[in-house]
Amino acid sequence: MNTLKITLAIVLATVANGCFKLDESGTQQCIATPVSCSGGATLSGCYNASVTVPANATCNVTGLAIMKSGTSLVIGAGATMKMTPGQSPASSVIIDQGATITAIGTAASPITFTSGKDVGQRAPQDWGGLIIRGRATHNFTTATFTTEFDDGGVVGSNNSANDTESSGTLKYVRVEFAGKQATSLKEYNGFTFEAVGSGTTVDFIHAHNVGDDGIEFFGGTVNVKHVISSAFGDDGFDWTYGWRGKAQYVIVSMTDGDSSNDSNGIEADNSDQPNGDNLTTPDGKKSSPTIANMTMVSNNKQWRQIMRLRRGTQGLFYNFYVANWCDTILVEDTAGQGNVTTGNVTAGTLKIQNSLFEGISRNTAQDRAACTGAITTNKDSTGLLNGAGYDALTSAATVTMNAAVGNGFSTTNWVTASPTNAFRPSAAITTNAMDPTTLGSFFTTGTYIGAMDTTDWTTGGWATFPTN
Ligand SMILES: [Ca+2]
Ligand SMILES: [Ca+2]
Ligand SMILES: [Ca+2]
Ligand SMILES: [Ca+2]
Repeated sequence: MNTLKITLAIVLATVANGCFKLDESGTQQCIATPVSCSGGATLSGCYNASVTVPANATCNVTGLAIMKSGTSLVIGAGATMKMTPGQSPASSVIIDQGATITAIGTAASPITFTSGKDVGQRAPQDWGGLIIRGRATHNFTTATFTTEFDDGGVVGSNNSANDTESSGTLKYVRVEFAGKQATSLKEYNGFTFEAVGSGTTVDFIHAHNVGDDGIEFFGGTVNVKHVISSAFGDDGFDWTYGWRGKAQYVIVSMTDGDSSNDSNGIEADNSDQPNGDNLTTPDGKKSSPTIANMTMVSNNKQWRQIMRLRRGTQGLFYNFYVANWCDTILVEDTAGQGNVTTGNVTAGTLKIQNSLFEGISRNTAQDRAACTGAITTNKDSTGLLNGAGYDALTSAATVTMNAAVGNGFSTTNWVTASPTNAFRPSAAITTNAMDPTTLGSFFTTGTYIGAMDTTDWTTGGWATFPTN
């Protein structure tokens, strides 16, 4: 074959694939020289060399942009990643196993992944999401697995030595108008962490107006701090396949973005695989995050549960402020797999302590009747936790229930997240708070209920709540 014919063959393969350039053997032909993306240049396809987006630059992404193993994506403060709408697969940035992302913004100059549409035209599902993959362990039924994001990239390993792996740093990064739901089995999230290791730094991230979940974890050990998930279509904070990370200072704000009949502030699984309630990681662990200082608020409408804890998940939750929810907390076992999730409650491996619930309308989970009226009695004694045996989830000694939302909060401000300080109490809520530094070195000062005391870490410009 002469050179022209080889070139023609590659071009034909490119056209036939429609997404990736393929060589004659059918494997992806990735860009092999370093790229700097600015001034409205476009990333597309896969990269076997590093990609840089300079500070304050605008870089377009059309379809999938995949950083392959050994490469890095470095994005400077103030840069904007404009994600082309209407693509199939949906425009997304994927950091493969062995690649890293270094995206370090500041409060005044965040890094923004947003819709390529004009302001005023933007909507949830305009594009896919930011997907990061590592080699940390998980409890999937095979050592590695692929997820639904179109490209066949491999996730995880069965080697616990990889649990401390770093996939880079995200700091002051906002993802908005993402979350394309291509099919019922293919749902992009704002931030997706797939078997990402604890060496990764994630601090100050915001997912807003996302079609599916704001943030979803598939196994791994990544820890996250200063997180906002707002106006999501499905769940605010979602995990499965044995996520064992830690999280502190988290805001989940559910508003009218809901496009699902199973929207939850937290949706937590051990695994949905066969016998998933009982599956464990190679070192015997289940989904078992430790979370401190979380604020979970809603607009008190139907189909919104505070938490759906199911399929064998564990989890330790401290210093939670939970307010203005229609529905409550659901703890579910899977038929035929034993009473695993409820057993975790009994065993104390799934519990909510040192927390405050205010203005919860219903006392029975999945009560789909209209949510009207505030609570007037302590629901922990009348069924907040959906029946006998669940009371161990919340210790009456350290969890307070109030009928009405107090602490200077405005439920209207939660819906609009405006003015600023919508999530800041009028005074630090310290009654029943515990010291999260006792939970390990990841955790920092936070002997108060909720995601903040009177110092608002969402201000400075990095967290914004645009509607379109
Ligand atoms: Ca999802
Ligand atoms: Ca979900
Ligand atoms: Ca889920
Ligand atoms: Ca859900």
